[in-house]
Amino acid sequence: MISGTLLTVAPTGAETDKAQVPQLPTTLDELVETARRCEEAGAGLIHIHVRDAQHRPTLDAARLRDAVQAVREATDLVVQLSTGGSVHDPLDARLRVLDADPDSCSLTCGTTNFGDDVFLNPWGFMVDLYRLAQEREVVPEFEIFELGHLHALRRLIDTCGLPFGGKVHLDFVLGVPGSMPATPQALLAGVAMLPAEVTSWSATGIGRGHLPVAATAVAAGGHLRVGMEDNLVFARGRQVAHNSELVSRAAQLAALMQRPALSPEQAREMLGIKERRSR
Ligand code: KMH
Ligand code: ZN
Repeated sequence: MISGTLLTVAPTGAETDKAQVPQLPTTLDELVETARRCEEAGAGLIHIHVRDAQHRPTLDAARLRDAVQAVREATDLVVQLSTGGSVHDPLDARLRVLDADPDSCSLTCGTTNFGDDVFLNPWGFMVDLYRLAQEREVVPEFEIFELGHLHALRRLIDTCGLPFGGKVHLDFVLGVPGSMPATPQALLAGVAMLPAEVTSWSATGIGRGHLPVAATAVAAGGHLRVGMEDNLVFARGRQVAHNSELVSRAAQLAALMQRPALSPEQAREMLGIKERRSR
């Protein structure tokens, strides 16, 4: 059994404006440089959203494919594409993300309030995405924004069986305005409701809850997601300068708790990832 901590980095997201946060990695070169430095700092998996030439979120097929290939060539990180995109992306475009042949994809387990918007994940879309991931041998990471999403995951496994690779990994995303808060109490309520099939779980807290959620997750046997998709503030009054800072801090926390960062190879084994590297 693997006993360390998977560190996932979510470096970009779809919500932050490059003009306001110039250090946000939005170009392909910046993404690859970020992936390399985060791998050196201890990351095992990268959760990718791509941007267009104007730094706006996009699900452009060529850009997705280029991002997957470039990060796969430059690092050994597990390459996960977001199928959440931005709240404005249509469901059919979100399904086509899998055409870029990622190792893993996010799969959010239900609709949720998302600030002033709604992040739409109806049941039929979840089933279509799950079945497509099974068919393409892509490992889903189930995103849990609400306690009810755990019940929807239960229903998804009952309806469609286990994911490709046989492992069930989920990620709590806490602190989105209008959804579950980024508190230790909320995270532990979720951990108490995990379906029996879950083999590993991670957590991230948006904004202020980032550190309390991380500390709780490591203490409770979970893994960590960090990155500028979720948190732009490193410490009071100090912005994150580079995603690798967040990964380094998470690696220190994990080491202190005697569960050091997993290598990308260990992460691949834990998650049941199919080998797609050509080296
Ligand atoms: N950008 C959010 C609307 C995911 O990557 O799958 C959705 C999101 C979740 O970030
Ligand atoms: Zn995302």
